[in-house]
Amino acid sequence: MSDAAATAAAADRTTELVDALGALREALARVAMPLDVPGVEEHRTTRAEMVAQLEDYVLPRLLQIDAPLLAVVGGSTGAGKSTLVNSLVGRRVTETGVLRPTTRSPVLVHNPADVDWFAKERILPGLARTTAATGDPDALQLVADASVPEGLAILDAPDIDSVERRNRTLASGLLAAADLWLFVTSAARYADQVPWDFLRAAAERSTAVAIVLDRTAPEAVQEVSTHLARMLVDRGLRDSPLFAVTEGTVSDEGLLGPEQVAEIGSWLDTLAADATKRAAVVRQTLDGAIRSLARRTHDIAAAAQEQVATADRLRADVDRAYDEAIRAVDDASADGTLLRGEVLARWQEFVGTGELLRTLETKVGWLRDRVVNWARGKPQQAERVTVAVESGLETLILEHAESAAERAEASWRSVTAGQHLLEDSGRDLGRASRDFRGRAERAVRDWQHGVLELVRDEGADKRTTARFLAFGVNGLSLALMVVVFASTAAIPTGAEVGVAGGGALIGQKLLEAVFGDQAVRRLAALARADLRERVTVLMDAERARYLDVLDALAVDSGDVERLRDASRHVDSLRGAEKVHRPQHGRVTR
Ligand SMILES: Nc1nc2c(ncn2[C@@H]2O[C@H](COP(=O)(O)OP(=O)(O)OP(=O)(O)O)[C@@H](O)[C@H]2O)c(=O)[nH]1
Ligand SMILES: [Mg+2]
Repeated sequence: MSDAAATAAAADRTTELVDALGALREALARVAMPLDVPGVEEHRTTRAEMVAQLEDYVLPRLLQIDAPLLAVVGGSTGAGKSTLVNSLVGRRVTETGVLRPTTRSPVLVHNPADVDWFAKERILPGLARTTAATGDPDALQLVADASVPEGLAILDAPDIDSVERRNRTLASGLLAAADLWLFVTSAARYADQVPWDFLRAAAERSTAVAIVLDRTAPEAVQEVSTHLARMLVDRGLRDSPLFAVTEGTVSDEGLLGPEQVAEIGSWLDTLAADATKRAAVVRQTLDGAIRSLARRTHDIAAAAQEQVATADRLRADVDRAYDEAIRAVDDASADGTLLRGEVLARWQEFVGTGELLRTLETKVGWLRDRVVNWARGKPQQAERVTVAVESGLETLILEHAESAAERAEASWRSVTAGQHLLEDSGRDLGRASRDFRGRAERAVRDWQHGVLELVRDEGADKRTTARFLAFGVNGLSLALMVVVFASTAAIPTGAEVGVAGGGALIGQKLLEAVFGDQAVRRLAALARADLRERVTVLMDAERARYLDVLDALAVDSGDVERLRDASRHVDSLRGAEKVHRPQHGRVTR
């Protein structure tokens, strides 16, 4: 391959990788993790860090691989970071102090020739550029100084283990945007937990790191640096150079003597002067960051998967509660339950008890006349049956809507995620809706009306149409309701006829006398299905109050695959790139 062809191919690969990382950024940014499952807070933070690192560092670095190397000075508060930066530059460019923490706003020092690389929001686009000293954590102060070599910039960061949360997040974000960490610790702090958490992450991601053991008494330097070097080896940072800066007197300006930072300074100068070495450092950190992003995406995908599973579980809880309510109302409205109490009493008042039962075997024509006569003669009794049916059904439906709401709430309350959803909903989901009773009333009346229509239609082609329409529809539709209410109950015959069974039997016989037994079965099935349908609509509206809460979260199973695909794609391109990685990518002294 010619040089030109190789360059073109490399550019294509970069474009592809940039696109893949852009897709990864999209997938990470859009994944919804609203449910409070254990560990989610950590995953949300990780996701935010990953998106930030892609925007702050990985994408801009890939697009401008020749940009100056950015060395970020990080570490504990008071370790001497700002003092080190000032001493390297040779003048006070960043504030030092005795009050902890001192640095709150990052200061980036670059060679004047490199100003364009940093003045534009290429890296760290979230930080507003300024050239004045500022305490604003959302600003990045730029300082041009010729003592910093071209091709390398130094950034003084806030402390990583601050009591100030903003400092900590800013510091880790800045380190995530570094090509090279200048990690400052001190004789007093070098075995602290937080710095080592950072260093472990750096080792895992093969971030280029140089360690500065600062503020160490000259007589202790040998011993402490030996110990620290061993710790570095043990923790996977064997190749990181270690510099010692002894605790000396600082000048009135707050600077250390030039000789104290000479070693570190000349190492940085050498790095800046050697384009190959510099590129190797950049590639090492960049490749490590990309590899780690792809890997960590699988953790986020797993977290997204858990969100989906939890949302499914919460949905299933609600469905179970309301499906059960629909089933229970359907059962109770057909198994004779409703024929006890008021409905039965009013029905018997309407049809009369013993007399009719005794004459059930009488001629059909006679019965039909009786129906007509009842309806004509007892309009008030008919109305009372209607009212009793209405209130019996309403109570039944309301009871089950209440208990479904309670059951759904209880199962949500049993997990933290559900508990928080209930609290955040701002509604009392554990009770039926306030207007439920009204809606149930309407639904029952509509059903009764529907039954009336059913009977009217069925009677329309009967021989007795005129009389039937005039007098019989009301009584027969009540009979049909009674038959529905007993449609799954075994109707006893003969001697065992009970009170409720008897009531239903009368209704059935009356209807059969008018319409024939097949039609009665069909009408009862239709009326029952209609009631089930109306109850389902009512309960579904109640169920929706819960499901709306879940839907609003936009937990999407597509997120999981999107994340995995994006990660796999980045990995496959990374694999293709590997061949071009420098053999000795690690920083060596
Ligand atoms: N005597 C002496 N004092 C030092 C040395 N290095 C730093 N100091 C002092 O230690 C204090 C803290 O130093 P800074 O450079 O502000 O520390 P820092 O790491 O930037 O701290 P934060 O900005 O809070 O994260 C200041 O008062 C410095 O003057 C040193 O080598 N010798
Ligand atoms: Mg500082």
